Amino acid sequence: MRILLIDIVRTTLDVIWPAVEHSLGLLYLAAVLRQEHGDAVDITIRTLVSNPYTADSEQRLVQSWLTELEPDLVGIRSLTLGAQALRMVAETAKAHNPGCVVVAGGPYATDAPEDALSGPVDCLAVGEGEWTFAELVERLLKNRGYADVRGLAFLRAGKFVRTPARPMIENLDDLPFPAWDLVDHDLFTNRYLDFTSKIFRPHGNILSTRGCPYRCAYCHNILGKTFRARSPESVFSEIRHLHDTYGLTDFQFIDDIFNLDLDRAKAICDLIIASGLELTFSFPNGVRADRMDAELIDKMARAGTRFMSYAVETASPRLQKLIRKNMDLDKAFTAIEQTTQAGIVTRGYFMLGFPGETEEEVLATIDYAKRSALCGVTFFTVVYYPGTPLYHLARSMGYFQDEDAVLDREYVQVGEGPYDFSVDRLRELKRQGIAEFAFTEARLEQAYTMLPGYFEPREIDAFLMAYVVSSGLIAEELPAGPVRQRLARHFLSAERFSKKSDFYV
Ligand code: B12
Ligand code: SF4
Repeated sequence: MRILLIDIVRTTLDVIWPAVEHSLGLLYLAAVLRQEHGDAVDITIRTLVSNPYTADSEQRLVQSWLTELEPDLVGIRSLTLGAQALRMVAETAKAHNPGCVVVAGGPYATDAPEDALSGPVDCLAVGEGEWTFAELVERLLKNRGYADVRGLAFLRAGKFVRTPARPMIENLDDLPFPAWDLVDHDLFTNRYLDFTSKIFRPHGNILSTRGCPYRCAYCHNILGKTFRARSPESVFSEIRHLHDTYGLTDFQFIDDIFNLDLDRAKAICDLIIASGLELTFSFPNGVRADRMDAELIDKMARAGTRFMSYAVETASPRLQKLIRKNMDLDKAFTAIEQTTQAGIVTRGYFMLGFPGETEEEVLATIDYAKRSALCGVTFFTVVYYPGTPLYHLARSMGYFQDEDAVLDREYVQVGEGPYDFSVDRLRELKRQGIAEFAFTEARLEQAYTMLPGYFEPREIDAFLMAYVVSSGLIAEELPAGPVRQRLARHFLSAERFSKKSDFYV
């Protein structure tokens, strides 16, 4: 059976570099299919980078893949943002070959299975997909029906049917390694930003845990609330395999919560340190700041960690409670300090525009970022995604009665919301936060000292330019002095982008 797996990455943030990663989800599916069905399956993975400006050429591209590969089955991974592209891919596949089975999966299918079946999708997998997909393919190979395969959803005579949920995989070590040979490393290097904003180095993404027991109100529950972890040995042997087979030396952990089990996290670092391999690691998400301890930070640094994001989100204790993040802000502050002192580039994630958020609360968040030892910062604005408790809260406050309108905007753009001030004021506050955080002598000095340990010169330029563009300032608005002087070059090139579009990061 010829199987084409497509990862839809919908982005409008392509003014400088779009952020696109290889899909670990599809690589895991491919590995399990091969393990279970051997030569009976012939698998190809493609990434469809989708944005509102290139819809026609995207369809032609998908058409060309179908003509080239003539798949019997097309499997599509999509986030909620990719809903329209998912429909387009399904329609194109069915128009090309009505006998082709179209299967969906991933965050959108899991969050909103009924919506995802509104196009010509034959069925979809809800949640973790490896065994559901393997069993589905087995039925198709044997020309048998799949209505009793657990973990599926489909339409029968126009009515939505969901089969019983499939239990989560208990022992993640039982899974084969992702089918890394299907990744086109050249494609992902030089062309796309990775999750840490690096461009020019091939890297491997590692998932060492699945599931997260926390219950943040803005988060989508895709892989369950039960924390499951691979053994340190399994994680290290995958890293070793990627190093020995593909020469990879750069790795990103993309767990939801890498440091829930501190001993396990330290044991992974110990294995890496003991191996003597010269590797670098980044943690673009999934490290909870108030669960860090000094020993883990030290071990992570010694293992080769160069970059860590800490998602603090808000410095308002009231909002921490409301969004059920319940971050201990003081502990987080200390962890940021210790991590930066250990020589790791730290980036803080903050979100502005929570329900009932006041200007004072935004200013407190900006102030927290400014006082912290963070090397970089991103102020996101809250997007109220359907499928999250936060969305339901906003709806109960009278907002977002039309679902589609919510998804028209990206998470870095500023939009209406149930916060306590105007959209224009939110835009101003966000710009103020960026400018006050980034345009100081101390922060620039920190950037120029720390970033070269991890980023290349062109990447550092992009890092700084993102601040300049997002601040919406022109050079003359900064006081004359060393900061303005150091950033003059970035202001010049940023002007081009600012004129081109309303771009924020
Ligand atoms: C890495 C990552 C990114 C990377 C790469 C994106 C990519 N191509 O995956 C980057 C940085 C670009 C990114 C960006 C964003 N992301 Co992101 N990201 C992740 C993260 C941390 C890991 C993804 C991953 O590899 N997971 C591990 C694999 C094993 O899981 P999986 O992909 O879901 O696949 C499994 C199942 O879903 C299923 N499955 C998947 N596809 C298919 C297909 C078929 C046919 C079948 C049968 C089954 C199946 O089987 C797989 C194996 O079990 C997840 C969090 C998470 N825990 O997954 C968030 C997550 C996917 N991101 C999310 C969001 C919201 C975003 C953003 C929109 C930012 C934002 N906060 O608003 C942007 C925009 C992305 C874009 N432009 O498309 C949400 C998606 C929610 C949703 N309903 O859409 C998630 C789930 C985070 C969360 N918990 O809220 N992201
Ligand atoms: S800690 Fe991260 S993955 Fe866990 S619920 Fe909160 S946002 Fe989601």
